[in-house]
Amino acid sequence: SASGIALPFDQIHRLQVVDDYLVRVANAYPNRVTVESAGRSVEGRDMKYLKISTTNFEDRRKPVIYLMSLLHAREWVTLPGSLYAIEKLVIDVSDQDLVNDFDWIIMPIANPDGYEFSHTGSRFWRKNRRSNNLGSFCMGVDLNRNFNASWGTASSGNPCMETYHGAGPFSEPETANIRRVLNAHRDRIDMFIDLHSFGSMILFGWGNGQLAPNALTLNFVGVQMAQAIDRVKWPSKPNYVVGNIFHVLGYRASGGSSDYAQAGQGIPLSYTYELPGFAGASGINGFLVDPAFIRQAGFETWEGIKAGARTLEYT
Ligand code: ING
Ligand code: ZN
Repeated sequence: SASGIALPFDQIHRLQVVDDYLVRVANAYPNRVTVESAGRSVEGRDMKYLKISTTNFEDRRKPVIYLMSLLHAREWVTLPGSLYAIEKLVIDVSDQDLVNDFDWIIMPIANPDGYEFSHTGSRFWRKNRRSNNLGSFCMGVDLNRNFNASWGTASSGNPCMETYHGAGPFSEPETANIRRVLNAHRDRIDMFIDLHSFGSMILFGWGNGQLAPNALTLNFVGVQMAQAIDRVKWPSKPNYVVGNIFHVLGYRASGGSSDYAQAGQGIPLSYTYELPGFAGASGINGFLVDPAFIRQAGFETWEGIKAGARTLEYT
C-alpha cells in the first residue's frame, strides 16, 4: 500500500535513504508532490526538496510554508522533524486544513556533504565541506553564518572556527541554492522554519539582539508553537523557551538563515527552532540522538509547526 512507503522512525537515516524516499513519495503521489533539486553542494550532491500542493504548486495560489533541517550536519534530531511533516502532509493527510490552506516546501537535508561526513568521518561535524584555500588546512563554512543578513558582523573570519562565515555572503553553493528556492516563491512564503538543535527554543530575529519590527507577532506565534509542543512534551517537562536569538542564546550571530529569510526575503514569520538535546547529556553529547526519542522529536515538532500554521489561517 502507499502508506507502506513511509520511513520508520527507528533510526536517523542516511542521505541516500532520505533522497530515495523523497523520490518514492513523489512517485507515489504525483498530483500532490514534486521532488526537485535546489542545486548541488560543494562536493556535488543534490539538495533535494519536496513541493507539496493539493492543487497545483505552480498556480501560486496558496501561501507557502518553508521547512528545512540539517543545515548543521551534526544536528541529527532535526531530520525526523522534516520527515514527520512529510508523512503527515502527504501520506496520512491527518490535518486536512494544512494542505487545503497551504502549499509546502520541505528540504530535509540542507547540508548533504556535512551530513554524510557526520556519519562517515566525524560525528560532531557542523559546517559544510568547503576546502578553504586560504592557506588554511581547516575545512568547512558555517552555513548558518553565510547568509546575507548582517554578514560577517557576529561570526568568525577564521576557517578553523565552527562559526566561520566563509569568503563572502552566499559564497557557499548550499546557501546560494536555498536563496534561489526562497527567491522563486518569496511573495507567498508566509512562514519559514529552520530546524536546529539543541536547546528546546523557538528563536526569531535579529541575531544581533535588535528586535524585528514585528517582534510582538513573532513572539505571539512563537508562544503558540512552544505551548503546542509543551502540551505533548516527552520525556522532559514542558520547557520550550521563545524569544529573540541573542536574548535567548546569549550570543550574537550574523548571517543566519531565519534572519535572511525575514530581512532579505521579506518572509514575515521566520524562525529557528532548537530541538531538544539528548536527555541527560552534557556538552557536545547533546547532539547524540536517543533512538527512543526519534519519533517523538518528529511528533512534537510537528505539533509546533501546525500551531504556527494555524495562527495564519485566521489572520
Ligand atoms: N544554533 C544556531 C547557530 O547557528 C542561531 C543559533 C539561530 C544562530 C538563528 C543564528 C540565527 O548557532 C545552533 N544550534 O546551530
Ligand atoms: Zn544549528
